[in-house]
Amino acid sequence: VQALDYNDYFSYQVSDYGMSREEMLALCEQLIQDIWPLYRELHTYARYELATKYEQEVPEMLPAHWLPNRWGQSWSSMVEVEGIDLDAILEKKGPEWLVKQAELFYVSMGFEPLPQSFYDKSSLYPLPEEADYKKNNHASAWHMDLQQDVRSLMSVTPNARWYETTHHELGHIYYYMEYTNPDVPPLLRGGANRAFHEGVGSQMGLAAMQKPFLEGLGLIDEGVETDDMQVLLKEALDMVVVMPWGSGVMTQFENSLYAESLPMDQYNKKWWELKKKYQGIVPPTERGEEYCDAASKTHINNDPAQYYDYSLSTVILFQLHNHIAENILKQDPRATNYFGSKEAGEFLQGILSKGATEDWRVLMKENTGEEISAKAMLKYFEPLMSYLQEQNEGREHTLGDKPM
Ligand code: X8Z
Ligand code: ZN
Repeated sequence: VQALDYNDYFSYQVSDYGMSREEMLALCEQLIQDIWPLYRELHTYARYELATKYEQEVPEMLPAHWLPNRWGQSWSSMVEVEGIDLDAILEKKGPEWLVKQAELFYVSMGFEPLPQSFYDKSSLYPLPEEADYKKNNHASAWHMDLQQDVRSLMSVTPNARWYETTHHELGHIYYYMEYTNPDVPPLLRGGANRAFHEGVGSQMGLAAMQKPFLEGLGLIDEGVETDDMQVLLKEALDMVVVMPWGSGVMTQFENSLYAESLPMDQYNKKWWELKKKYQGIVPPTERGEEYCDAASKTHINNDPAQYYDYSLSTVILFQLHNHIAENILKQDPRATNYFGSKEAGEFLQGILSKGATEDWRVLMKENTGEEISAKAMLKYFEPLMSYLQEQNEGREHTLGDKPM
């Protein structure tokens, strides 16, 4: 990339956004700062709740092995919401149902059915035990020829996590299908930026988890009593928790690696410094330089210098979701049902069908009237903040008022 006049690979990847490396780092820091008060409450809440669960003293920082995800990027399975046991219900449906259902959701909003070749050429389910080859189980979606050949690699297992992931991957697939049109030249068949590409399917995944949608689908009983605050908490443990991870740890590590020549004998030191600073997470035991824990994350070794895509996509998806809920569906953003809404479909298609032909900042402004910002996300989680403050009354916060 230096031959193309980029200083380093990180700057090259950031250029997809029409931004400099410094601008991207500043945006990432800003977004972390914006959600930090909420993250800090979640961190305190998790320390105390998990200490009770494991009958241990409350630690200053979260031990990585206490968390339900090995990178601490999603803590949502810490919380079970009574009345919504998706894992149990989905297990009975089987994996094929999850993919078909996600497709049906998009189709209900006016998107085309997936081409038969998608089903013929994708690899959607775990390999049978007797298979004589291995498969990468991290989900991905591919636009093979920048035309109609769209495929996905997944290992769909009938549970809540794959239910969300299936919607996520189909978001990529529908983006491919929408910008494959005569107004978008092949070179511009990409997302408005990569975060938009990551955001669409996650937005549909969020919508597909909300109670009115689940009721409409018959996955939970109509009118079943649920604790809405627990639902919100569960969502925040995923979508707020990803921010310091995505915009902090991953972004800072790869920036050091690619743009600041991080010495090879400091990889693990740097990694755990960042984990502590941004996530307030510490390793179970000393992790020396004989390990490279960063490389356990697929994006570090297989999708370099672009992980901020996911945290930015989370911010953007709340902007799009709140807009659809408030202005199109006239529903509470925390309890929507997009199913069958052609109007919401048209709104999304308007964004997707442009591909990368328009600057993403202009596209965002035109469609939501907003710049990229964490405001929509914070508004969504507003009720949770006061709930957490109550729960954490008398508890000690160990994170400062900004990442330290
Ligand atoms: O890598 C992914 C997608 C790839 S298309 C499945 N995600 C990030 C991750 O797993 O770390 C989605 C959420 C964040
Ligand atoms: Zn993705």
